[in-house]
Amino acid sequence: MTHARSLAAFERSKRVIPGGVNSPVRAFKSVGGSPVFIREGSGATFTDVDANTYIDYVMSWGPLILGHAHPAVLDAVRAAAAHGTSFGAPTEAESELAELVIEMVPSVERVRFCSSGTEATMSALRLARGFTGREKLIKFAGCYHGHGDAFLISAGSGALTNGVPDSPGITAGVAADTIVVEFNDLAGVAAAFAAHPGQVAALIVEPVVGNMGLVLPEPGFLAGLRELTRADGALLIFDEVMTGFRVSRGGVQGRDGILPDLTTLGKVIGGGLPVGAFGGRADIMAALSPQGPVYQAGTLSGNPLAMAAGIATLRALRQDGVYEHFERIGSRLIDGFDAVFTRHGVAHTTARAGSMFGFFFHQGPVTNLTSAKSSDVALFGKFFHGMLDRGVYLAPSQFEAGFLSTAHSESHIDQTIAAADDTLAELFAGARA
Ligand code: HOZ
Repeated sequence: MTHARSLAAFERSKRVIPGGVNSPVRAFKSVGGSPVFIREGSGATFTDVDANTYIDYVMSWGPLILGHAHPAVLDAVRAAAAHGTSFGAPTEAESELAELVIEMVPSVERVRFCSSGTEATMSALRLARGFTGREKLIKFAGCYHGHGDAFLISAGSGALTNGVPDSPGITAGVAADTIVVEFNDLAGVAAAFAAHPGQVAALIVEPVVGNMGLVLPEPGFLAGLRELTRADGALLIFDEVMTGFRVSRGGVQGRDGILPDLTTLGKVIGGGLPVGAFGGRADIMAALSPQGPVYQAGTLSGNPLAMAAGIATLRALRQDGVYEHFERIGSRLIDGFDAVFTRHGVAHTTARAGSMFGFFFHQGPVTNLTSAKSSDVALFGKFFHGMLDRGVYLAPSQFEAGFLSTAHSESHIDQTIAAADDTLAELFAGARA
């Protein structure tokens, strides 16, 4: 497999774009080597500029739940584009997508669209502060809620991958308003509320964490958060930017029946175009401008192309059999990884939630950031490159989740497991000789 054109493309981009990429985790910094530059995608695979084709388990970091270049999404975008790409005035498509979101996500009574998950979480936090008249925020170490200042304290995803979970440029005042607790630590949350009575505007959580690898909530954790926030009068925000429409048709809340006050969404609702959204209880959402005083706006919010892609995607997800497909191929993949890692004597733990999956090179359990960080990241880097060489594109970081699509088939899964077996055989050949 040659990467000559990707290497040249990276040299060129580094001359004009900081680090050569427009989002840090794409740069392969934690796994070493140089990123592959993509030419095109189709279904479950994409092809790089050197004509190497890979089974893709990143799926643009989650949005492409129907796979690359899905015909229904492309048709919808083409049809919308033919009528104009942006108006800065309302369109009926915005109400149609809002109706779909409200139908599918149990706690959402009203929804506002923006252009990214980062905008969604920043806006939800401002709304929570405006609604409650309080200032503090509780978040969890290793959870990532986009790159708004308040959230870049002990953050996951690229911030964790690149070793800057507390970014320079965040003021001491912002940091002082963010209280950080370990994921799955209900006693820690109770202590945080006790230390700041009546001061916490919101607690934000990825109800299934996808940004420190895939980490699941322990039984009772989310219900406990619901009780503690309600008792204090703080709002509970589920950041379902990653998990929305993926863990189940209605996200984590649709699966577990625990309803937050506000929900942030992104990724899947844009079907591969830039969309974010935040929604929730009608009385809270009524505080948003122009209905209420809390300001939030965007020139490209509700963009007609993005709405069209989102509508086509959510409509496809309402069809029968979609989530059964994810259960079937998801368990085949995770069971396959489990068997191969065990066969090669690799300490590991695996996790899956709907169409999201993950594994750590650590015997587990992995329940929070501290245990996630015990994983063997050096081994992960070698495994990542072995898989890449065999045509399988995993997230280039131990601290990210993997994503499946409706285009992934049992044959893709079986090729992936065979590649994992082959990779580990090669990695350990020297050690056993
Ligand atoms: N923050 C995204 C993963 N958790 C990465 C976005 C990107 O690099 O495209």
